[in-house]
Amino acid sequence: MALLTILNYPDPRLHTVAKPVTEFNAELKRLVQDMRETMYAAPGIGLAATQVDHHIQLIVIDTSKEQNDVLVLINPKIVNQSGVQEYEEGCLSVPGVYESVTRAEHIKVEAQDTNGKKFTLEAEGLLSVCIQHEMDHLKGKVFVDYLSPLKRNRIRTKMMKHAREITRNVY
Ligand code: K1U
Ligand code: ZN
Repeated sequence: MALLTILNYPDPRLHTVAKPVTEFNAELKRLVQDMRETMYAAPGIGLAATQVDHHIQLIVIDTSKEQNDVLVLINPKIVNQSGVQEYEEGCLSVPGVYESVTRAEHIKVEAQDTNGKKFTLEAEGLLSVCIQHEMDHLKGKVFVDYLSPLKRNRIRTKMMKHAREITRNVY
């Protein structure tokens, strides 16, 4: 298994729209395992393929306390939603930034597993927030896109400054 590099905002590749998965083969299963390891190592509670520069509709999530209950969603679609909730979100592609985002409270999702088998899932609370956040990544949307242009530009400047500092320390 391998740890994958997570793209950092404002990398333009984070705005790529992911394509549906059509082949449920060994290569896909390896990517799922690598994403799972990368999410646990970060550490995070979710990871979208977009964030590791693979532009296919694949996400891994684990909101369990023990971090031993991974949920894999391939080609996910929200088929029903209700209510609203506000949650202070983080993102592995925007390290150190936490901001409140308003999303649906309850969602019903249709997805496929690594063998291509279809299933339905109902979620609320943190799991619902996390699924919506990861599905946004697949659409090329980062959670800071919900913030005001002023806040977003401040975050962009901070992230670019941080990236420059890292580069300067490496060379
Ligand atoms: O998509 C991502 O970048 C992962 C992100 C998922 C997420 C968190 C909170 C609200 C919505 C979506 C993260 O995992 S950020 C890190 C984080 O929240 C966390 C890390 C360690 C332990 C517990 C939480
Ligand atoms: Zn994220």
